[in-house]
Amino acid sequence: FNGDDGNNGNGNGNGTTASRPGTLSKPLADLMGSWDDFAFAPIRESTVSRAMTRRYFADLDAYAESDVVIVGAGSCGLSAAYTLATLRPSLRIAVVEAGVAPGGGAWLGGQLFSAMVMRKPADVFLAEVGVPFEDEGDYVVVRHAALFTSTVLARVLALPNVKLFNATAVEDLITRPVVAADGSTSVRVAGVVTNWTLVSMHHDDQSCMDPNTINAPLVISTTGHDGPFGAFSVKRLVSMRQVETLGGMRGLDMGAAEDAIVKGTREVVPGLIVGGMELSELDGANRMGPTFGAMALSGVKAAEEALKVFDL
Ligand code: AHZ
Repeated sequence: FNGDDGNNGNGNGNGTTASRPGTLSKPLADLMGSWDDFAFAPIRESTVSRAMTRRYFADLDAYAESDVVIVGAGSCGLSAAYTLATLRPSLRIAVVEAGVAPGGGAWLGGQLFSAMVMRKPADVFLAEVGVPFEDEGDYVVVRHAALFTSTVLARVLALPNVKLFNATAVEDLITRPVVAADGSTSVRVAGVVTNWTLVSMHHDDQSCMDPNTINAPLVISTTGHDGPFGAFSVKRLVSMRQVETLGGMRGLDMGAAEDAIVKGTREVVPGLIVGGMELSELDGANRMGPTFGAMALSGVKAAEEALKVFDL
């Protein structure tokens, strides 16, 4: 190591930015080699507990009334969160992710391979968030899908108007009746019903585990295609009689699938925008398999559709 100049070369000297290759920040470099006298600053256990719980419960309090809830933090949900929260810092955006680890299927490119393929013009999103890629002409390659997901995730988490509630499942939608001029009734989505995911997984063998709620005039659902959790909101639309039947995801056709998902990203019932592969279950669209451009740009389109709702 070589903490030579008191600055890490491209940052402000407080160790908060990356170092030049071959060097570390001076404070970290100074720490190395001085382990004999090493001791952490003191702490009491309750201080740690309060540091976590005070913040979490303040967030629960603040985000109980959100402007937008994004359900699912996969490649589409994270892209939507980044775009919407960046464009509208005034919007309070809750991202609810059932898994402990956000990112959905975007930690690998396909099967168990590392590289992630995106067809142009999705490279503009990579450039926007600062993910490096190799240009192969009509498509680009990120050398590890985890680089995409960790970068977008970091950008989202750094935004002051976004709170990620992970390990939390959306169990239902909050709805309100809408009566049209001709007397016919429909519903609008007005928020989400949540629970700890571990609780959601045990409704069959435990009783009295009622959920929590988040009110929001707009929900963006990006829960992926059908699976253990996926396609959550559109399946609920059927039981709520807002949609007759689901189209069901069709076989793989990369050429057709990606355009259809991006173009189809829209408000499907008042208050509910659906994007990413969840949309394939609603519209009966093809799957695209291991190419992720449509997920990034469906997220961008979902943000644009959300802005239309707020700009009405
Ligand atoms: O955990 C889920 C995942 O992280 C989360 N999720 C699902 N149901 C939820 C619920 N409450 C909260 N009820 C929930 N979170 O939603 C996330 C979905 O991420 P994903 O990667 O599965 O979906 P995506 O649409 O963002 O990306 C799809 C990626 C695919 S699938 C595919 C193919 O099969 O052909 N091709 C691509 C590119």
